[in-house]
Amino acid sequence: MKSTKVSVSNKNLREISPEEFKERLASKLDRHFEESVEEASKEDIFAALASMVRDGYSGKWRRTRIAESANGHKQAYYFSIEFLPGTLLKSNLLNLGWLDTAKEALADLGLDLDEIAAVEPDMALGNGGLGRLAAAFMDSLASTGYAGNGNGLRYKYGLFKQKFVNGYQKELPNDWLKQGDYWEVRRESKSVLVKFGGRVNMVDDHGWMTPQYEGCTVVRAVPYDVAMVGYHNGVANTLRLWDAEIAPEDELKYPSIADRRKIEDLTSILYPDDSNYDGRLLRLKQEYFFVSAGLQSIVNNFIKDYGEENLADFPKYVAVHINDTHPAMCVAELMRLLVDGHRMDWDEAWEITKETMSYTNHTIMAEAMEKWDVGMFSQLLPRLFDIVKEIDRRYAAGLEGKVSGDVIERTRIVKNGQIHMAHLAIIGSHSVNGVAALHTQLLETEVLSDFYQLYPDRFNNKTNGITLRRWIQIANPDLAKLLDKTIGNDWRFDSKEMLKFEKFYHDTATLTSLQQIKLANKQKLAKVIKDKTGVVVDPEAIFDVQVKRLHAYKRQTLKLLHVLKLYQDLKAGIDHPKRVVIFGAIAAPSYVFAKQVIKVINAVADLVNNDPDIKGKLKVVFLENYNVSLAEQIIPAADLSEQISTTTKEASGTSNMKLMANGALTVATMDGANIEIKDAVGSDNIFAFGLDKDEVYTYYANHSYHPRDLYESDPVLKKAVDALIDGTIPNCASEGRALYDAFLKDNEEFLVLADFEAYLKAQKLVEKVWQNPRQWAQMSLVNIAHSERFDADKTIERYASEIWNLDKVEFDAEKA
Ligand code: CR6
Repeated sequence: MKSTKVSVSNKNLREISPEEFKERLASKLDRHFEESVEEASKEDIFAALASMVRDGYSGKWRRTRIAESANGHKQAYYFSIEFLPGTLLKSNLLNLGWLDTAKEALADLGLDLDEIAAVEPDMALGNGGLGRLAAAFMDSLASTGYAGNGNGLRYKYGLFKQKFVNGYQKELPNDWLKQGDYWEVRRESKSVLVKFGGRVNMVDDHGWMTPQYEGCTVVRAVPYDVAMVGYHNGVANTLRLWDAEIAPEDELKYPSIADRRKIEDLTSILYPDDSNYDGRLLRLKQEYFFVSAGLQSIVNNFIKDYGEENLADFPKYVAVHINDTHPAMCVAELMRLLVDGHRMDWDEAWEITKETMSYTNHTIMAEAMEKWDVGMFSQLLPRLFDIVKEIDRRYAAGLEGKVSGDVIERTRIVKNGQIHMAHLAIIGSHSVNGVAALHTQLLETEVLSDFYQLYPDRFNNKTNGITLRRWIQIANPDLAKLLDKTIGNDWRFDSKEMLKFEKFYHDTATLTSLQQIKLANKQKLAKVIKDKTGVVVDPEAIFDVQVKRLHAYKRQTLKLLHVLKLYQDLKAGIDHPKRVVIFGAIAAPSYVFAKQVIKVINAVADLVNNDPDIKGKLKVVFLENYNVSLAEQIIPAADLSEQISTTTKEASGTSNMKLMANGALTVATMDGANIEIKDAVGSDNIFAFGLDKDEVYTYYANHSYHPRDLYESDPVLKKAVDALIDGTIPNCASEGRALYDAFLKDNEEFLVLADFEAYLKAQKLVEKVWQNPRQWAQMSLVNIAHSERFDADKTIERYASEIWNLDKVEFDAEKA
């Protein structure tokens, strides 16, 4: 294996001239739409730009593929049921070195790149942080020059579109492929077949027990590849998304459209509702489908490049990453391919599998660690079930006499009629990582402590990261320019350089520029808010932002109680600085409590925004359909970042990192990556509050949390909570009651009321610092400078060297 570093071609950010850009655009429009720039619609210009971009990277894409296999590079495959890239036009332009030129060339033609880019639908093949992280890693793998590819599902309908009707969340289908996707390439010839159901008989074939499948359903998996373009380095990797089709030999079996649907629906929707049996079954099918298709294609490629006789070397050339438990079946499927397909001895196959696989855990919430009923699993995947049972049997037998029976029982894969997917992933991998220091520590000491005792060397931490390119260079171009002006543009290639920004801590001109940039971003967002909701907000107010999925542990409820308290104060003549509280959050369709929270927040927004007594001092805005594109508008305009989960519950969080990079100050519990943000910026540059991990666990261990006592003894708290049921908030009696009951339930898991007082104190401090704009700007500057610590490129460097053992692609960037 070679290990030559990709050299960054140069620090010139423009790899094409505006004249050439305009010429290419005109010729694309002429060729594809027979029209001139003046005649073209935004959609047509977008299509022409996308086509230019594809021309721009197609050579790089081909050359990367050739370089990777010809030079014997190890390749990593990131298996994830979610990828949330958002839109790709601007990020591809940026990474190709065309973004500034594109803006300028289009402006010359009287066009605005932002308006044209807005035509692109978000590729929303994920729900939240997990999917966004997977997309960030794709960008970073290419940008750092590693051979790393994604493997997932091509959902025809992405994450639903959230609409509010009467304040309630309604879900509408998100038909993102309606206009056809501009980036994907269908690779018919790489299709493979995936089998479900039926029966398996093991027959003796020349001394080898071989499965014979009978009566199963065969689904054809067709890959759609999307190029993941590296930043200024000539590399383009592949995100491979699988679609389900009828197998050619089965055409006659499914003559009607309805019959075909049964097969094709496998990849119709993201995360089918798993509150019922059919939803769960479909999800299990989806998981096996992309696992099996992905691994088959990897094994086929390996054999093509290195020969079947070299399968023993598989882990030298291939790393497979299991992103959360959804692809945990990779362990059993690779065993199936090696043992059944290539007649490899079980023990040898097992060593290869373990060396190939690695697993990231993204949560300590038990309900999110998947378990499948044996009945469902064995019916859908009979051969895989045999293999899982055998892995489990050998695991238990191998520990017999070495550790206590209790430990074996607790850690088994198959028990009590269920298959524990996290256990399968851990037992079958050489590496298990959490996504922030505290989270990894909790995995080791609490959630997976038995496994940590058994395999201490497997455990490691990889704190999450974000694509700074997208969140600063694309979403906040004026901030990017200020960084260029102060510290030079090296930070665009090596984020460590951003630390130099701290030297401008006392520089009045820089602080003023920072304030102006933030204000301009807030003015823009104010316009978006007005257009979307009709609510008028003052850009001079504190923009207080909580954007993340809606979940009890994330405690949008605590923010809500704070809003109620502010409202009550203002009504009583107690003054506060002007504040706009901005929420963005999607609730899972079957998550009743989360939907009740949405309704109550919307009702409170109606109340507060329309109460003349408040005189516009407080506004509450819940923006519909939070997604990557909306995040790009909200985050650069945020003053305050709300990271207020119950300590221990948020594995890492990543909106905390994006907001920090855009200069928002964080109000935070010491949970997930918030702790590392505090380490990076110092305790003077963050508003930390709330119960710590030990206090939380003490409550849990002693069952000693009695919120009613707090409620009875703290009149301020009582008043805010009572507002939920005393008629203060119109039109949400039952939802208000549901929240009230939840808060007061003995030993309520999320400890909302327990943190209320500390949260108010932290917010008081926020108000105090806000009165001192220079200090606020200084704190903001420190946050921006230290966001380099959360650059996903660095996270990927650590995955690559410490888990996957990758080297960089040898590549002549100049010729790309
Ligand atoms: N919800 C964690 O909860 C973390 C991301 C990415 C989550 C969040 O704290 O930042 O993963 N977990 O690691 C899961 O999705 C299971 C998330 O997005």
